[in-house]
Amino acid sequence: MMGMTWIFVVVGVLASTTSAVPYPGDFLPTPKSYSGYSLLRTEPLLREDLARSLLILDGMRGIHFWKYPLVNRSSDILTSPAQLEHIQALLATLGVSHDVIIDDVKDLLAKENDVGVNGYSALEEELERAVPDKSFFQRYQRYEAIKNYAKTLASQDSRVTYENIGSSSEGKEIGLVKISSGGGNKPAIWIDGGMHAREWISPATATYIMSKLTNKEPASESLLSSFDFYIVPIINVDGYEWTHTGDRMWRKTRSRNNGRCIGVDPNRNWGFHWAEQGSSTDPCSDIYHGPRAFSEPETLSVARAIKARPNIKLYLTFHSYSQLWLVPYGYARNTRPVDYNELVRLAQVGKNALSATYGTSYRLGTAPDLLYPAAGGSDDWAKGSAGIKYAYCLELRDTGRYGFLLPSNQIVPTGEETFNGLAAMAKELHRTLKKQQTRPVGGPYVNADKELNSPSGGEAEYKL
Ligand code: 0X9
Ligand code: ZN
Repeated sequence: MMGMTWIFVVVGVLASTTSAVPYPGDFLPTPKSYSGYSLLRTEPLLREDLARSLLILDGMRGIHFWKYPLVNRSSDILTSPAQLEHIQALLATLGVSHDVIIDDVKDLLAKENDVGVNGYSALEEELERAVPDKSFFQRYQRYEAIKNYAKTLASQDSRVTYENIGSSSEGKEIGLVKISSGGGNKPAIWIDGGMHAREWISPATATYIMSKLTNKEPASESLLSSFDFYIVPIINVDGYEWTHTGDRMWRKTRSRNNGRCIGVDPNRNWGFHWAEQGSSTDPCSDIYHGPRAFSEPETLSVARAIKARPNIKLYLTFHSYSQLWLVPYGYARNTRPVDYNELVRLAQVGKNALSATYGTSYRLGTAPDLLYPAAGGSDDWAKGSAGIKYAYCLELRDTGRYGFLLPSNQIVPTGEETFNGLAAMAKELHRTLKKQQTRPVGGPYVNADKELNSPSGGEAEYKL
């Protein structure tokens, strides 16, 4: 009983500092400094009620969950110096031990994008020689630079086209790059990045893949002979810029929610099982699903662009961090698609090739099994609503040493290994598609395809 009282006292103190007021960071003259913020890692939370008690901290000022509290796993909590004591008291009351894994994130922030500090190792230098645009991938680039990179590629290579597929809430253009060596109606692979603003390695990797696909080497030429590629390097363009100018830890879009807290989690905003588990009705939460499915111009534009291209056979979306190869569905537990094993088999090929590059290990499975159930994600929508058979979400490097603040000298190796995973998977998919073309009607895949083409859970409700 005493324990419970304690929890209420501690939570009461924390609650008095929630951010349920207009978000002041919108007017910051300089970026939020994060000086003195530390990253705590709890021990695995062994009971549901422990996870629930910690979840009360969600959306409070000075607190950012890098890993949401869930039963049977540890939670990473970034905390301001002002909240540190309160959180530690709460953890003590709950009987949950923790380590301070990053003392002051300001130090990492200063280093993550500093080419001088992130001097390349021999391996990275070696790698960099293979990349035509050397210095571009030495650091995390801003939105304009990535957009210009894509436009320049399009102006220099006749196989590349750049298209503006829509405007963000703040009026920034969302760019789609198509890479096609021509020669008829090929199957296509869709890749997107930058759904979550602070996951900088994601747009960097998507852009790196653009570079690799156009480098005219045999590996990329062979890929382009089998597939067209569509790449949106940054979906959440406003949020991404905000992480460079205002708040490095921003996750959501920058839409105005009727004057209350800013932003919607774009990966809770897609129209497949929208607003179900693992998303929030609270505009101040980092996992706010928005007022309706596709309320965000960013998710709506990308969904429309995908739907307009029925030849897409593989959908890949890049997030970070944790090194996971996620297979649908993510919206709830035990909701595997009928062809789940086929999806796993193809992913395994990609994962093996990725890991063979530098030994980076990935875990493969559904989001509810490896992370948590979360509805409204783009991967689920791609499979369940757009009918793209092979849809995956990749949580890129690392597993938590740097988390979102992955030093920029890891862009090139992350790009290399991810490209290798993609290339191996594309090759295998090409073989599979060829086999299907020659299979007689009534073969074993007919039912699975039927299932795919009559998706349940939302398509009718959320017409694009
Ligand atoms: O929570 C997410 O949106 C993704 N993880 S992240 O740490 N990058 O935020 C995982 C999404 C997995 N897919 C679905 N739940 N549909
Ligand atoms: Zn993400």
